[in-house]
Amino acid sequence: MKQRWDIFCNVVDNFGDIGVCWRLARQLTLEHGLAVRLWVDDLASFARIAPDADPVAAQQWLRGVEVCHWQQPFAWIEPADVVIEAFACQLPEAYIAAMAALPQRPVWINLEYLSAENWVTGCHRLPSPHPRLPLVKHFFFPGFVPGTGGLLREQALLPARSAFDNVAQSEFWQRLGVPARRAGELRISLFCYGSAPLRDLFAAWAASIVPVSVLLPVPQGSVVDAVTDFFGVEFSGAGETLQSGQVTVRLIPFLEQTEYDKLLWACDINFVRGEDSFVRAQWAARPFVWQIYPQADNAHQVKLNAFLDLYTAGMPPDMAAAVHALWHSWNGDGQPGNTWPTFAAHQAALTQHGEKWAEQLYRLGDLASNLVRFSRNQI
Ligand code: TRH
Repeated sequence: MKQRWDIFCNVVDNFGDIGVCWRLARQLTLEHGLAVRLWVDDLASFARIAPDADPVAAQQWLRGVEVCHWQQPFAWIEPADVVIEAFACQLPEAYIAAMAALPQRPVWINLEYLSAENWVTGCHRLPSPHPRLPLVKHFFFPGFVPGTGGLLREQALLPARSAFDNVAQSEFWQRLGVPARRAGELRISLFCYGSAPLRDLFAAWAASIVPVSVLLPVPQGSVVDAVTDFFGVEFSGAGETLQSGQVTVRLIPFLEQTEYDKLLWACDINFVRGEDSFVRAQWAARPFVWQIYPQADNAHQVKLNAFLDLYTAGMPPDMAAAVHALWHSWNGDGQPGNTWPTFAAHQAALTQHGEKWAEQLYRLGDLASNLVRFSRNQI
């Protein structure tokens, strides 16, 4: 019989929590032959990244995963063999009690947020006994270095990226209604929070002479407000184009998750945010700019610097400085219009670095396989 896994996902906001859980659920099902139930409390967010999902179904099957609406009160169900509590969401009390009552207690794992901070390797896989019940929860940290759980990466991801040649790329753009590339054009994907200093960067792009032009395919969503603010006109729907000087914005639909991966492969530079798109940009192996999820008291700055230090280690000093400068200005410290040109000047070398960085990450194994291995050792 297949081993059963339950993944609990509480959508705090945005798409990152469900984005990670949905990828993990699919991969455990497809590549590890597990029977996976994904409990998600916000089906509307789920349906944005998985458009074939029914946003009101209490239970549905998608890509071999049983997707269940996590509602209150939580009806009694038999717990699975392995239970993933994503991002420290609180499991239903009734479910915890049911786990404790089983003769063979499930493996209980808290899958943590991604961070490049040093303390992560010290906490990865640590046990945390329940204060009252005969249960032990383990912390499992994704990460960028040995001694962490690695990053989500499907077996087929890098082969698919390699097979995404010019023909596949043209077809992709055609499907999205985006014109073919023009000579000298820089194509940049843009996914960021409303707080990003977009106006400043847009002004720099609009006025730039090198490269000749910048084309931004922008998925419908929050960024659109900032874009229309810069251009001073409203977008009315996908397929529309706005232009100012050398910068053109093409509004595209919010993509299904695997299509979003292709967008990252098809662009020269990717602006990403949060956790999941940040990871996918690293597998895309192109220069990228990360807007970190903002936290109280600027706690996110520590995380940003921890990643920057890792990612830029081994780069020539001027290239590392260019990355630090643009990323910091994009995250609120400085003006990206000023830091962009130096970053863009390193595009070719940053692309090479991206390949090497992805190879380094590859050697960590992938998060889903590492989770499976860990859970087997606990049983
Ligand atoms: O949406 P996010 O800001 O999510 C954030 C982070 O995960 C953050 O750490 C967490 O604390 C917070 O949510 C609650 O960014 P992220 O992580 O990149 O997730 C976006 C998801 O949306 C990702 O799976 C890619 C997907 N996506 C699409 O599927 N299609 C699209 O067109 C776009 C732009 C994104």
